[in-house]
This record gives sequence, C-alpha cells and structure tokens, in this order.
Amino acid sequence: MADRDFLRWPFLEDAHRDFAARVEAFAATLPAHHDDADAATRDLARALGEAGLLAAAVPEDGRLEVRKLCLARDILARHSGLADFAFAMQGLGTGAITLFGSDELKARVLPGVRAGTTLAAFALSEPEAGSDVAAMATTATRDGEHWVLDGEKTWISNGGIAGSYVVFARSGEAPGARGLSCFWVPGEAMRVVERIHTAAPHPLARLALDGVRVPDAHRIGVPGDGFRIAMSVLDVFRSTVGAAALGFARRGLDLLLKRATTRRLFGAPLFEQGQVQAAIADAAMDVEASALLVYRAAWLKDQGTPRVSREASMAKLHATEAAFRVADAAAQFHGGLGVVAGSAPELLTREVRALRVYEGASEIQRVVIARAERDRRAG
Ligand code: COS
Repeated sequence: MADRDFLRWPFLEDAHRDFAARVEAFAATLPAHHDDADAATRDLARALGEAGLLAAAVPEDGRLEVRKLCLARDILARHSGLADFAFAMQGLGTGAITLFGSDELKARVLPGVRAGTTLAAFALSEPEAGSDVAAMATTATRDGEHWVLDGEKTWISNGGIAGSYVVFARSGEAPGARGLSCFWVPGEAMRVVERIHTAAPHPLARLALDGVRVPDAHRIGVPGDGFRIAMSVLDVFRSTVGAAALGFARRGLDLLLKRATTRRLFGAPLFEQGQVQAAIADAAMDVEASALLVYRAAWLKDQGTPRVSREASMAKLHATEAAFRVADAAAQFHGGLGVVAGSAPELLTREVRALRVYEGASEIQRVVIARAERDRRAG
C-alpha cells in the first residue's frame, strides 16, 4: 500500500519493516468476511502458525514485542477482522504464561498455540464483574496439591473452541484486587453454558467451571497476584486493540476515498463536494493520530517501561473511537449501499463497534488516564 510511510517513523526499526512486509504478504489474499467463524478462526490460526507469524504473539524467547503485535494487528485488521482476532487471541490467551508461567507450563502449552493448532483464551470477565475486575466471584479453593475452581466466565473469545484457557479466580489472600490468582485450565475442563452471537461474528461464549480441579503446577504467578498479572497482560495487549482499530480505520479511509473518486454527483466526482473533503480530512487525521498514539505506546513498552497503562489506554481509547467515526463516515457517503447487509461499509461498521467495549471499555480507559494524570502531578 502506498500509505506505508509510518513504517519509517523513529518508533520502528528494520526488523519491524521486514516483519510488516511478511504480514502484508500473508494478509493480501485474505477475504474480508467469513461465513463460519469457528471454522475460519481455526483455519486462520493454523495458517498464521504455518507462516511463522504467531511467533510474534507467542515468542519462544518470552519477549513480547508490542511493536510487532501492533503491526500484525494493524495490517491484518485492514484486510480481515477474523485474521486479526485469530492472531490476537493466541497472544492474549497465553500472555500470562509467557510473562509469568513456569518453564514446565510454557513447554506444555506454548508450542501448540504458537503453531496455531491449539486455540487460546483469556477468561477474566464474569456476568457480574466486567469493568470491575476486582469484583470477580469465581473462586479458587486450595485442596492439598490442587485448587478447585468454581464459577462462571463470560464474553470469552475463542470460548467453546479453545484448547487452552488462562483463568482468573478469587483465592482470598486479601479482599478485592489483592485476593485473585491465575491458573491454566485445559479446554475440556470448561463447560460451555451458551455461545454468544455478536454483530461481527467471532467465536465467543459463556462458560462454567464446575469444581474444576487443577494441580498447583498449573498456577501462574504467586497466589494473590492475579489482578497484577491481568493488568500486566492488558498493559501489553491494550495498545494492540488500538492497532486493530487503526487497521479498520485505514480500511474505512480506503473505502471513503474510493467512493469519493469513483461516484459522480451533480455532474462531478463526489470528491468535489466540500463536505466529502472534510470527512476525508477528518478521517485521515483520525488515522494518523491513532497511529502515533499506538506506535508510541508500543515503542515505550518495548523500551522496558514497566507500566504503560496511561499510554496504552490513550492509544486504545483514541483509536477505537476514531475507527468508529471513520467507519460511520465511510458508510454515510455510500448512501443506501452503506447499510446493505454484507456490503463493505456495512461489514466494517459492524466490525468496529465492539472494540470500544472489549479489553476495557472507553469509559474505563478514561478512568485509567484520569488517575494517571492525577498521580503524575501528585508524584
Ligand atoms: N500493572 C501492574 N499492576 C497494576 C496495574 C498494571 N497495569 N494496574 C493496577 N495495578 C495494581 C495497582 O498498583 C494496585 O496495587 P496495590 O493494591 O498494591 O496498590 C492494584 O493493582 C489495584 O489497582 P487499582 O486500585 O487501580 O484497581 P481498581 O479495582 O480500581 O481497577 C481498573 C482498575 C478499572 C483500571 C481495572 O479493573 C480495569 O482495567 N478494568 C477493565 C478490565 C478489562 O479490561 N476487562 C476486559 C477483559 S479482557 S476482554
């Protein structure tokens, strides 16, 4: 694509440019839409694994490079939302193991996920604890060398088709955020309560843990550290949601420009309408500002900055809200075609909606940013 100048920004290096070219070659042949989300996710994960791209999401050396994650999501989302989803979930679903797992657990779980033959899931949210993670009710009770897990998890991506779950539960060392722990649970131990169907279909489910016994060796990190582990994983992956949104916004701008230059109105190209030029300019600025925030957050984390919650939240908040605006503008200037089921702008508007909600709703990102601003001034 001609608009690849951002690859020359100082946030990125030659290794990133080479990686982006590999992802671009993989993504170029992907369809934007798939009818059977379960089958397509399985196929895409395997294809991403065979192409060696999942090594960025599940790195052998344990070094999750956020810039590579963001480049992959940016490029994949521009072509195929489900390919982005399949890539991201292998990383999010194993991030806790990569960062905090024992060598034994890494050796057992990560190779299959890196190959794309086992799908991974991150089980944090519950019916009564979404934004307020510390309110979770799933319990982990110690029983000798085992833990017994009881409760329900919901909105779990890859839920029902994953072979590997990272599950958070209340182990009770202290009240609230300091009393959670993290465990690896194999897919067959999770009971599917219901599959959930969303506007942009991807595998999603509500799941139950009915007295699931896991050996202590499947615990990730120390007991009571679950909240910190979850937040550390989100510190890595939140800016990558911004990157996916950026890819969708680029797709929206592509659609908007194509429409404006090929459709004629009042005897001239649609582009000659001032209102259309304003929409294109706003969309271009939205894309550029999102890219700056996303790659800045990714670069900062890759420099070894321990906490990038503020910058990751800014990237996620801005890029997801911007993608929503750009997709809506693309649909608007397609007239009736913008709302025809299955048309490119209609698919895109469905694709971007959920990003403003998952991995921390926009309102939660504002909480994180506001607290960080207060603390920066206090500290
Ligand atoms: N890295 C490491 N530790 C962190 C952290 C981070 N990024 N963010 C917070 N912590 C620590 C805090 O330092 C605090 O530790 P101490 O008790 O030792 O001081 C502890 O965790 C609790 O933090 P805090 O008081 O900020 O917790 P809150 O309950 O107020 O929750 C929000 C904070 C709302 C930001 C958090 O619950 C959140 O991110 N919610 C959204 C969850 C989400 O993204 N869900 C989607 C699931 S994945 S699809």
